[in-house]
This record gives sequence, C-alpha cells and structure tokens, in this order.
Amino acid sequence: MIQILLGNEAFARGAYEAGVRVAAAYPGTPSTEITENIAKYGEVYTEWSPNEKVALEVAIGASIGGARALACMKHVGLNVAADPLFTAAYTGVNGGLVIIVADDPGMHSSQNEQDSRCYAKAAHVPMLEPSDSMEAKDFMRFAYDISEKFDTPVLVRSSTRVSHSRGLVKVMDRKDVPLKEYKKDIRKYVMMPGMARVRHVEVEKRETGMESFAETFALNRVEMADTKTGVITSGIPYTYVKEALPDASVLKLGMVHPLPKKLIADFAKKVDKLYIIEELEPFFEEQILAMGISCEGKALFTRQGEYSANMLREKILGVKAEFNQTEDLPQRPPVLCAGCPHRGVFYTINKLKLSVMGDIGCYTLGALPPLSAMDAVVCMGASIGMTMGMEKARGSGAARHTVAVIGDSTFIHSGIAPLIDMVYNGGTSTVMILDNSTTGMTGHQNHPGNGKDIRGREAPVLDIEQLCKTIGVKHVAVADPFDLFELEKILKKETEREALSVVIVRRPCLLLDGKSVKPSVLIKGCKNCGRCLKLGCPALIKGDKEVTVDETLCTGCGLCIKVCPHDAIHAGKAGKK
Ligand SMILES: Cc1ncc(C[n+]2csc(CCOP(=O)(O)OP(=O)(O)O)c2C)c(N)n1
Repeated sequence: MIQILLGNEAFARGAYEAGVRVAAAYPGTPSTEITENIAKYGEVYTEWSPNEKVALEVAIGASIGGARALACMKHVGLNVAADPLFTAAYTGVNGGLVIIVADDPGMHSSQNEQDSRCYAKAAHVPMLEPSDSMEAKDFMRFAYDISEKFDTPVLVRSSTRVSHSRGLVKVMDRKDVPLKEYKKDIRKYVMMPGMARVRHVEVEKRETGMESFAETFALNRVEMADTKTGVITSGIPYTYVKEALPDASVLKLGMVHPLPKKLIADFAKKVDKLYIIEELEPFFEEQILAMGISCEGKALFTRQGEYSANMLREKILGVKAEFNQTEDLPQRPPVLCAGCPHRGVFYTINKLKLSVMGDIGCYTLGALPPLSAMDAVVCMGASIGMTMGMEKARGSGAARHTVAVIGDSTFIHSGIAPLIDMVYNGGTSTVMILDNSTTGMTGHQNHPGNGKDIRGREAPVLDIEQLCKTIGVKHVAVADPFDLFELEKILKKETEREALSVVIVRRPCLLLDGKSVKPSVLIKGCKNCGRCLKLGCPALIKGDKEVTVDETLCTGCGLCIKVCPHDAIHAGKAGKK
C-alpha cells in the first residue's frame, strides 16, 4: 500500500516493519515525531526517557537482551548520549541497535548546527543517510541488518527537511524478528580496560570489513549521465542536485560512514569536474581530498545553513534565481504566546533587574525585548551550573543578583546533577524552575513531572518540590506566575537570602487544554504610557494614541490588568471571548 508520510512517520514505520521491540527517546526538533509515531504501534514498547543518554542506555539494554532496539534524538541530543554511544561501539549488539539522529542545518529550532556524521567517524560506527520519506522507511531495515551482521550500533542521520517533508511511501508488513537468546558474556559486555582493549581490536576489524561492504552496498548508487560534471552527495542535498543539475553524473552515498573509497575513486576518474555537495562540515570533501582526488566543495559552498536547488544553480551554473523566497518575506520574530505562564516570570525578573543564567525551552524567549530577562543560554541544563560558576567567580554580590531559570522538562533532563552541585559545594544563588507541566517547546510531550507516559496513560508523578528538598535544598518556595505581586515578593525574599533557594513557578501551559482561557480583556481610557507593552504580549497592539487588544489572541490571563497604572484595562465579560 502507498501512503503519503512525513519523513519522521516513515522512520517510525521503518522501525516497526524491521521488527523493533523497544524504542526510547527524548524529544527534540526535528526528531520528535519519530517516537510519537512509534508509540502508535502497540507491538513496540515506547518511552519518553528523561534524557537522550537514558534513552540510548534503555535501547542498549534491550539490544543486549536480544531485541531490535531504537533510540531517537536531535543532533545535540547525541552529545548527551555520546558517552554510551562510544562504548556501545565496543560492546556491539545482540538484537540490532539503531540510533536515529536528526540534524538541523539552518538552526530552525536549535542552538547550534553540528554535523552528526562526525560522530559516526569518531565512534567508529556506520551511518546511513536517507534523502526522502521512502528511503527513511526503507533504510531502517538495512540499518538493522547491518547492525546484526557487523555486530555494531548503526546511526541513521536525518535532517529537518527529510524529517519534516512528506513523500510517497510503500508500506509493508512487520517482519517477525524473534527475540534472540541472551547469553552472559562479560568479555563482550563488561567494558573494563582488559576486555575493552580486546574489543577495540574488533572495532577496527569491523570498520575495515564495513569499508569493503560499502563498496558494493546497494545504497551507494552511481547515476552516470553527462561526464562533464560529477557530484558526490547524500541526504537532502541529493534532491537539490537532481533538481538543479539533472544532467550531472551523481554518486549518491546512502552510507555516509565509512566511505566506499574505491567506488569514489572510480567515479572521480570518469568525470571532468567533481563537486562535493554536502551541508555543514566538509566531511566527504576532506576524506576525498586526503585520497588525493581533486574536487570542489566548501570553496564554493558555505558550512552554514541549508542548501537549495537555487544555490546550486547560482554557484555551479551561474544562474541567479529571480525570486528569493526567504529574502522577500517580512521578518516575524518569535514571541511567547498570549497567556503564556512564563511571561510574568520575566516581567518580574526584569523589574527586579536580576541577571539570569538561562536554559532551553519556550522560556528562552524571555531573552528578547521587551522582557530582556536572560543573559546567557548554552545548552539544556546549563543554567544551574553557570549560575554556580558566576557566583564562585564574582562572589556573594553576584549570588544575590543572579538567578538560574530552567523549565520543568529541562530540569529533569539535566538540571538535577547541577543542583546537587550547588548544595554540595555551597552555592547560595536562587534557582527558578518554571513548571508548566509539559515539554512545551517541542510540542507538549509528557515527562516524569506531569504524571502521564508517552501514550497518555497515568504514570507516577515526580514531585519536584520533594526532590529539591531531598537533595538538600533548605528553602523551596512555590509561586503562581499569574500572581505578579506574590511572585515579586517571593523572588525578592529568596534572592536576598544568603542561602541556596529554589522557587518553583507553577502553572500549566495554556495550550495544554485551553481550560484557563477567559474572555478577552477590555481597554478603556488608555493613557498610552506603554507599561503593559513591557509584558511583550502579542495580543496588545501599540497605537499612536492608545494601546488596543487583539481579541482573537487575548486569553484573558489578566497580567496587563495587574501592571496598568491607570486602571484602564479590565476583565472581559463571561460569554464573550
Ligand atoms: C540535548 C537537547 N535535547 C533536546 C532539545 C530540544 N529541546 C529544547 S528545549 C526542550 C525542553 C523544553 O521543555 P521545558 O524545559 O519544560 O520548557 P518549556 O518549553 O515547556 O517552557 C527540548 C526538549 C535540546 N535543545 N537539547
């Protein structure tokens, strides 16, 4: 049967058809929908793990236990999971083990643009890279076969365009892959130096074997056409090459590590001019240059952002596009939703002129004007450690003035260990945990703090308050971000205290069920002082003479009523949105 599937739905279908029994992930754009779709297949145990490292460890355990297993993550998630990855490369697998990693060239929703192919090379594991939905599905079966044939974890690389484009996919039945026998084998699975040294030799032998395999592997495909121009490419850039240079000869690499060197050398000999077209790092180019083959890549094309058919036409054919879609569009900066519970937090922080070591989530938007209440953001979980470092570098004055701001999902992901560090090593700053009962940024995934599992079934609730107290935080307060007066009072008290404190700011994300949406506020007698605009609410519209409200956006949260010094904003009437 043919279906139109999103790349991520196709990955999920591929895992299902390949007989996967256990799948674990932590959400992260553009990878999230893979796991959300796997959860629809009752035959596959699926979980949201607290972070990517745990997800991969669950998958490794399932693989050792004899099941085909999967872990999914975005590119930066692989940094978190890198520790188990590098050593799982030594242990190898029992049931097939695949890790899908989705890169984000152009940073549509990420803090950096790292190229995951470098991980495959560094960890000595093979990597496959599909170009569209059909391949996304089909490559999964190849990935599991390779994993079991070569006794190795296999990385499958996606990117935003592959994950989030739709295409025709021929779906098939699920393959029945019986659970393999589990045999205790400490020389294979206990990686202490004596055993790991022996396994390292195996890893090298395996990689050499895979290099020969890559030479004739069906997913590395030569498409000979005009020999004046040859292109070596993979993934989504392959589709741009086919669109912009339909007459060129192409070597499409479905396996991007290890490279089929002989196939590449043979192809290079057959074409007059060789281009390497790859987004992000010159991963192929450097290896091909090291083989003594002359080619052109990053001298023409950038390491930054996404490529396009237009870009190839311009750089290779010298044809400039008449219409540049992105340049011609008006800019629309991202903004916290109207009614977002995070807004009051940043308004208050701004008012108290606190410095903020921030974190990653919807609340990162608190960094932008007019809230302007975040000084630094690096990676998930970093806010608490950075606050500790700031305090230790600049003394207790900084501790009174600097707060960490972290979301609930991010706290569970990687904020607990740094909070233990603050307790253990005598930190005295304030940590604000913004508990909106969901992983908002990536589209409302459940997490251990909200009492629901990936399929929406009831699960034990992690009590964040108790957790903080148990690890030794003496002062834990809870505040409502819609009660601006009380929030300010609590924040002042906790930041003035010469001791570590945690303020949990709790109110569910408004988009979760919409129950807290009230009628739109009414504005009458506005003096145009601009105080309400400091909230940065998209429902409030600045005018020449007065501020007006966009009733279609306003959720009646009432923050503007509280900050208006002229009593010009009032609650709307029930029955009217
Ligand atoms: C290592 C890593 N994994 C995943 C992501 C994607 N991601 C960004 S923020 C975030 C969590 C946001 O949830 P939360 O902390 O609860 O804040 P909210 O968005 O709900 O305000 C996720 C999963 C990431 N940036 N880095």
